[in-house]
Amino acid sequence: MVKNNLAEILKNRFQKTIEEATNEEVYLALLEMTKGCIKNKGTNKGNKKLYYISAEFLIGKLLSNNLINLGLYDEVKEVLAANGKDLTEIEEIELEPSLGNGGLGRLAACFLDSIATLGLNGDGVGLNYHYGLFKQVFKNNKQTAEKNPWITSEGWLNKSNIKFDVLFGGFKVTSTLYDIDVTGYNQASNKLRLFDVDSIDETLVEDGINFDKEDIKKNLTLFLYPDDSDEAGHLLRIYQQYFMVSNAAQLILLEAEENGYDLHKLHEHVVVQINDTHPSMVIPELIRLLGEKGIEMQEAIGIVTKTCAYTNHTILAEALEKWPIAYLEKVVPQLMPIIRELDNLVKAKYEDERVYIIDKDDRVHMAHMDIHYGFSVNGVAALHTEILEQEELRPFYDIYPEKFNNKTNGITFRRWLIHCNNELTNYITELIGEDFKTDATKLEDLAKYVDNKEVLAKLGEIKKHNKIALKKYLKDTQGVEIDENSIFDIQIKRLHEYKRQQMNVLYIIHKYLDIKAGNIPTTPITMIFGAKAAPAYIIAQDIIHTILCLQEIINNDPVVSKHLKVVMVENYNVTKASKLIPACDVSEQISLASKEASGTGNMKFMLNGALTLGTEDGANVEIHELVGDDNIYIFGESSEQVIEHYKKADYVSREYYEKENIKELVDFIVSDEMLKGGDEVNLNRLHNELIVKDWFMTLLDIEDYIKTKNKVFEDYSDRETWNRKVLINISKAGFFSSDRTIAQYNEDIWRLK
Ligand code: 26Q
Repeated sequence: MVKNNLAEILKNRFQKTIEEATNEEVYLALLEMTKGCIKNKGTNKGNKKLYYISAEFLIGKLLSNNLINLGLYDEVKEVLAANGKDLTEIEEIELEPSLGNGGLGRLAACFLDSIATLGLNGDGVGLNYHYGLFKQVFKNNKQTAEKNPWITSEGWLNKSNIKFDVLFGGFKVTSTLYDIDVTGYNQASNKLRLFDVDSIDETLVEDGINFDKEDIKKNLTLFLYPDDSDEAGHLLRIYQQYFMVSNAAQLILLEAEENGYDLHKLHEHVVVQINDTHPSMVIPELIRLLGEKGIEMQEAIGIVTKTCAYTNHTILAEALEKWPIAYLEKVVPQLMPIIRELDNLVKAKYEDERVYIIDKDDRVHMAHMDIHYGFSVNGVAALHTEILEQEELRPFYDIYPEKFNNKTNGITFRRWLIHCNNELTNYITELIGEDFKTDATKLEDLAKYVDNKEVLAKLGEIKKHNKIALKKYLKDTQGVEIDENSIFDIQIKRLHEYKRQQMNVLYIIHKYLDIKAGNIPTTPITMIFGAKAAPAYIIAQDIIHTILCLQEIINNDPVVSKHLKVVMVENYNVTKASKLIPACDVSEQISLASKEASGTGNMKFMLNGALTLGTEDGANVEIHELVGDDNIYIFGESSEQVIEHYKKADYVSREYYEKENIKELVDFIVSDEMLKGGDEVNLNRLHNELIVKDWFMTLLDIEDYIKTKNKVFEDYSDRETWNRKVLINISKAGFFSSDRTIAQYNEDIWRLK
């Protein structure tokens, strides 16, 4: 069927056979064919609908993903191969939309996949950023930012005829709704609905990612905001957020009315999931719009409270959004009377200032609004939810214990196993059958092979193949040469001090000096990083610079480079993640305990047979519980200890720095060797930061980290025991399927069917 279909499209459009067509032409034909198949399968329906509103959806390339979900992947691959074409090469033609910063955006994408796979009636709603998040380009060992266009004349993005007006203080814009089909695995589809502003002007962008921040009509959906603290951007961020939620709210009410629902009972037909506080203004906006439809304010507040649910993704205070009233007055004056009323109701009921929506400095706390005027508040891993309840959101938990719940994150196994690791998938299927593809817990059946030497050796072989594939990819794309017989140790995630890439840097320095001193590691080591840093996040830029300088020094050292290499992958994104993860031996999850809400990379690595080197943080805690002490490498102080340090303010990094073995590592950052090729300003600033500030306690855990990591590398020499651990990790990864997470959201929060 695929063959005829594809051949016919190519004949009609290009008058060519599959064999004659170029890769571009085959790609366009596959796009058309796939879209047709999606349409034929229909969309999910139901009496109640979920709107998952999120400022980010990091969906990645869609061709293979959709072919897998439609059950066409193998057939397409074969037909192409029979005609001299390679599906992996054709995939390269598709541009990756970078509509997310990191974990939160990728989670939303995994959720859409699972919502469709479970046959649930739910769409994603967000923004159609033309250039997404910036593209990272390294120049002179520094990160520079460029725009990242992804919209092409033909692609997955479809234009609808739905249009709305959105009113801001002093002016009005018109929006158009676009959508992207979201396929479920062997299921009907849903949609990701992305709003764009009609008056957008791409020519506003000058060099790099600079543009006129004040010209809202023209710039509104140009870029996704990098998670940063750049003041000038805040107003634009609020414009974007209101544009997103006003459109979303209008769409919700339009669809409710089209279905003939009684708006007084909106909550029986609609549930809104608020993904972090970025879409929080949907609450006052829905109240406002229900008011326009003739529903009196107090009743509207009640309806909306029963409709909206909030997910918290962070406990970092600086990331909890608090907008000055003055900003909101300027951007969305029509919401302020409603927000004030919501705050007045809270103030009339509770004396505790910590639960007010508007604080004494006239700032609006978005999360507080969500908690009072939503029916559910969830964290994203067991430890994270515990910390929210007992520490960060304690006063709210005391008022509304029944609203709080945990939903440990998950990942879609379609993308993060079946697509990215074809060989492992086939081998697992050979061992335990296909059932794990629809019920991930079936992976536990692998446990019966823990003592099977042949199986363990085969797992090692598959890993080797994936390492060779990555080696080739890095050679082709970045010109670096790595050794597939070395241990691949990978840290890929946004660059942030709490994630402690700088601690990994100190380990590299330790190893470099150690090798120079004649201590050769049993197995060579390849340290791989991938990370974008928000352009305004200065210390993060310094850390990237330090890694790039180390890469240059170490890889060019004729003695050391035989045993240690450093690779910083440029422009880390979903596509690169899917090549890196299957090739990994050691998964770095080394955040300061209590700071990483969950992490989801940790789950992807585990599923693909890497062992975790991590702190007792986020979902690492749950991985640890599942695999047991022998199959994970845990180090560092506990979240309780860390929280105590913050409370007592008793962590003084200089005291640790004074220890001779730590001082040596930190001081290497500003050594002659580093300064020769590096920028003195960046290196000095990071050096100083580690000694006098070190907010995320790098030096607290560095010794235990080095000790544990050295143990990991020693253990790697006994490959059979290592692969036994690998097998146990894979067999326990089923819990982290986003199908499980979504089933729980539906059971406890959404109640769609
Ligand atoms: C806020 C205000 C202004 C501009 C940007 C932002 C902003 C943007 C993005 C704030 C936060 C984010 C992203 C947060 C994020 O990705 N959090 C991660 O969410 C994952 C999914 O739950 C977790 O696994 C990670 O632990 C968490 O860090």
